[in-house]
Amino acid sequence: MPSMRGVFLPRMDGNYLEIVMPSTISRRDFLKVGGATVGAVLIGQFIPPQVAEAARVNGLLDATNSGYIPSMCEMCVWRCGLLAKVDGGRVVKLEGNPEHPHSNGKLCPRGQSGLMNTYDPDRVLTPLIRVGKRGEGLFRKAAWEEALDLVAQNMLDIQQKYGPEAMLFSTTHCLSQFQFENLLNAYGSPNYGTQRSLCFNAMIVANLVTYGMEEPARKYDDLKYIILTGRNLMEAISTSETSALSQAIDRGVKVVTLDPRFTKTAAKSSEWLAIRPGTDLAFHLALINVIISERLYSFRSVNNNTSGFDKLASAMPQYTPEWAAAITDIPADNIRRIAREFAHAAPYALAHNGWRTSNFVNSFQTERAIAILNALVGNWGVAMFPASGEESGVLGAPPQPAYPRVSAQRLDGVPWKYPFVPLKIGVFQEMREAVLSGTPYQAHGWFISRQNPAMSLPDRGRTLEAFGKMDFIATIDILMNDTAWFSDVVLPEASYLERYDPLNIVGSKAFIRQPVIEAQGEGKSSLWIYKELGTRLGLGDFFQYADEEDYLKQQLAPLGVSLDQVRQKGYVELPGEGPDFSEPAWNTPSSKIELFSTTLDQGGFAAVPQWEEPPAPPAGQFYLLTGKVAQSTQFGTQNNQLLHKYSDEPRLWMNVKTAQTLGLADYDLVEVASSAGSIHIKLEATQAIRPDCVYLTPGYGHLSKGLTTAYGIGASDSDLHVTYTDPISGGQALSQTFVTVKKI
Ligand SMILES: Nc1nc2c(c(=O)[nH]1)N[C@H]1C(S)=C(S)[C@@H](COP(=O)(O)OP(=O)(O)OC[C@H]3O[C@@H](n4cnc5c(=O)[nH]c(N)nc54)[C@H](O)[C@@H]3O)O[C@H]1N2
Ligand SMILES: Nc1nc2c(c(=O)[nH]1)N[C@H]1C(S)=C(S)[C@@H](COP(=O)(O)OP(=O)(O)OC[C@H]3O[C@@H](n4cnc5c(=O)[nH]c(N)nc54)[C@H](O)[C@@H]3O)O[C@H]1N2
Ligand code: SF4
Ligand SMILES: [Mo]
Repeated sequence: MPSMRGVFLPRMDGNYLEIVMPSTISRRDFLKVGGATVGAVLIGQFIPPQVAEAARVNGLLDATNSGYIPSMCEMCVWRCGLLAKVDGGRVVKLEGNPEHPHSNGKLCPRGQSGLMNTYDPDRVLTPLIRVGKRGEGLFRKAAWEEALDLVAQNMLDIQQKYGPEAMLFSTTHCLSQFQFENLLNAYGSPNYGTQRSLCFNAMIVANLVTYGMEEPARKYDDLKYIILTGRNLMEAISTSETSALSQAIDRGVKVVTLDPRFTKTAAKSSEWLAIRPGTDLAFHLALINVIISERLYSFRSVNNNTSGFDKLASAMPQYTPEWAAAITDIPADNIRRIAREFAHAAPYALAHNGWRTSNFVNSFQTERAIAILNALVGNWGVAMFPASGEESGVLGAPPQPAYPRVSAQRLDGVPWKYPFVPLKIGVFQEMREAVLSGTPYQAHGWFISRQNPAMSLPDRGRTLEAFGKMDFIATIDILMNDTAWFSDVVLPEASYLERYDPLNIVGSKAFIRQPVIEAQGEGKSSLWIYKELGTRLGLGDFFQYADEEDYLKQQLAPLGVSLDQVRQKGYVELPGEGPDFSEPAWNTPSSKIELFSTTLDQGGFAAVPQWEEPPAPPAGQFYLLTGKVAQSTQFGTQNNQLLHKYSDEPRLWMNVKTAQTLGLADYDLVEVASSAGSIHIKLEATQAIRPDCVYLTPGYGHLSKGLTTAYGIGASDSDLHVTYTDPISGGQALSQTFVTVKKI
């Protein structure tokens, strides 16, 4: 990059990189879930000796260090089990672990490309300290001692000058999250930002008030009927659930998909309903109307499992299919037929609660309606089950003192403005807004790990403005992500193939992530980084583990299993019976599934779902939709050279007829503008989207020039997204931004 004089772009010397990519392999083969061999990627420093020894004992590795080592994928938050295939001590391929319930022997295309996460030539391999202006990209290499001292000194200064609440902490779901939270709680800040309000707050909070649990587990084995409300399982992949849906489709299950776009899931469905964005609530209210008025619900389930049926029933008569048809653009006959088919298929029927459900300010009530629909048809124990808790008391933990009492209010309004949002989940976009407004007080520092708020929060301009208000920003990442680019210190984590993390409980087993190669450069695990930082902050008592292996040993202590045994096998069976499916315990005030929510009633919110008209685009504007694609994860994998090779430059989808009306053609360069900002992008005229919507693949338009593969490609929808928060769940309404499109 000759134009970037003095910019430090961390690069590996390429010593270990040799990609053998057969030219005959097609994109189609490559993207097959768990199918094709990507071509051998021959790389790898040597396997850490203890890990190799454990694998040899179990017969996983032979004397020449060839064979398989079990660990876990981190290319997305689903965390499939993997088997790293090693040849002569080097990793050559990643495969799915048949013993892990999230992978069942398969990895998705991103998981298979995980080697390039480790061998990305842009990896940050030493701590970096900013030397130029923020956002200029000028950094110098630093030793860990210096970088950690600097982070700790700034955190102590902020604590002393403004109180610990002036320091923000934010991270996205990861295996070391407990220790991240440990650091923030020990330091004494209430201000915690997670990705969740940008993702699934509507669903989680609705399930909490209805079922008393965050998300029930689902089973596809016996299903006959599935309604997917904006759940794009064929592209927004969770390997095991995506496979389960594929198999159910092979068996002949009926799938009805509601999505304003013709997604790959819509293509595999029996029926695609191109619903008007933001009106899924009306559709589900009408299903409930038909099921109640035609007495198609399960009397047994309603009597035994639910409370508030009469109050629900008396509120539903107005929501007829004819009423909903005018709102949703789905004909009344179809709605009535789907309600009947769904109820007749019950209990082998599932209304899927979705994942990224924060689309509109009414998404919370949509999720309530979906939860109620399932309860009415009585699919509990057939399609839905109690989730097996991640936080189980069966594992040990290092001892630690009590946390200091925190008296400061949280900046994000939890719980004083958002009483139903769990503290661990929060309302991230509102935390940023409070940084900008300086109320109830001004934040001064931000500690970020495994997260890229510069891309993931709506209205990127405002996020950069919030960075500008900070005295100090530190980021832990494996790459120079866009947030790191604006940070004062960047701390390099060892990649997921190079480190240990705390054990991860899935079902009745606790799985291990272990290094399958030695860490390159100076990369360190989060466990190590938090302990070192904690010690420098005078919080050493909260981090009573000598190193990562000691941490794992303390976790395993109550189980009487050695770390070597877990290293060999990849997991340890946990004691206990597992969840009891027959007698679910509804953790709600009535100990039942609450059709009428007493919690919402007491909070002054609609206690049975009622129609809330969401905003709609004025004439000449379009709904801006976002949504995942199979070959990338969020904002972090566009630099992966294996995945990037198979991605087309994203264009703005617009319906062909709309494009014609506006005088636009395929590949025209257009300006897309919202009240938050504008971008330039090429057009993709397609029939696969409603005429009143446009769609852009997220994850492009990076700001960091340290991402040399991804930089300069496409544009970011985060430049356009307007910040709107659902008043109940705190979810960011990601489909509620309206844009104009014109030719440049
Ligand atoms: N390949 C891949 N897989 C992933 C991820 C990834 O980044 N890449 N990320 C993981 C994560 S964190 C998540 S949260 C999940 C997300 O999983 P999903 O929620 O299934 O995926 P999304 O693509 O975010 O959104 C789904 C669809 O919602 C549609 N939509 C938008 N507004 C509306 C509306 O008002 N009504 C209806 N009915 N539909 C609407 C969009 O067109 C989009 O197709 O995927 C997970 N899996
Ligand atoms: N426009 C738009 N905005 C969205 C969405 C959308 O579809 N469109 N989706 C929303 C959803 S569903 C979600 S979940 C959020 C996600 O929002 P974020 O969590 O902010 O986004 P990610 O890209 O997942 O950020 C992960 C970061 O972790 C880094 N990383 C990867 N592996 C490691 C590792 O081993 N260690 C460390 N320390 N770092 C690592 C990556 O380089 C990346 O920078 O975004 C939300 N925002
Ligand atoms: S779904 Fe794909 S990327 Fe996510 S953990 Fe599984 S294999 Fe890895
Ligand atoms: Mo998400």
